[in-house]
Amino acid sequence: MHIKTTSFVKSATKPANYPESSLPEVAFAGRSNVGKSSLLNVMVQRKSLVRTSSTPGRTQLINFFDLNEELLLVDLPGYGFAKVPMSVKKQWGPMIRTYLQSRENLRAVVMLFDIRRVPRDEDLQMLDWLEEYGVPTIPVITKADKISRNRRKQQIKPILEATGLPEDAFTLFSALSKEGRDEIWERVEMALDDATPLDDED
Ligand SMILES: Nc1nc2c(ncn2[C@@H]2O[C@H](COP(=O)(O)OP(=O)(O)OP(=O)(O)O)[C@@H](O)[C@H]2O)c(=O)[nH]1
Ligand SMILES: [Mg+2]
Repeated sequence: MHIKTTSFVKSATKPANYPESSLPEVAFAGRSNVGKSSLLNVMVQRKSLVRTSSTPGRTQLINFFDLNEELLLVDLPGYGFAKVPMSVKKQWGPMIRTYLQSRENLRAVVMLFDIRRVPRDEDLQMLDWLEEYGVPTIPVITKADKISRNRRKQQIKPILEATGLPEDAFTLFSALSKEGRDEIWERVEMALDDATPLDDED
């Protein structure tokens, strides 16, 4: 993907406020602090199109960004941060489900896992919803720079076990080294191509 222009479009919590657009859309999901916003910035080669934070749980809205007026990129609110008020936590599930279920533009979700953490209930819940709503999923293990190469295979075992996904389903990524960026773009582009309507076969 050649990056020409990027811009923030808007934030929303409910469908009435999603941007009116027929552009294909790719969303980024994962627990709070996993590195969604950092990954998005690396994908579009901008230092801070998307606000990153050392205070987890700051992004509680669905944030829409435009890329080249060709594609919308969506930073989904993180989950699982203990200090978020209960009222906000309760909104998260319905907000995400409604988005996954109703957003017709959605072509794929990039789902992030932290290389140092065992996936938790919300991560598995998220994978279940993606399957339920038939959203193509691109699983990514991020913060790869935190673990030396020779320890990685061992380190990601709990992620493979918890998700039931094979090792080659995951792309290893680091926002620091930018390792994995090109592979994620390839997989996103494949998902966009796959979603192009084919001739009806029936
Ligand atoms: N070492 C390292 N740090 C990272 C990486 N990705 C993100 N971080 C750091 O992790 C912290 C959280 O990153 P964000 O991108 O804000 O995470 P987020 O998933 O958007 O978090 P919320 O918006 O709170 O849900 C920041 O301090 C980042 O600098 C990475 O690949 N390697
Ligand atoms: Mg964020």
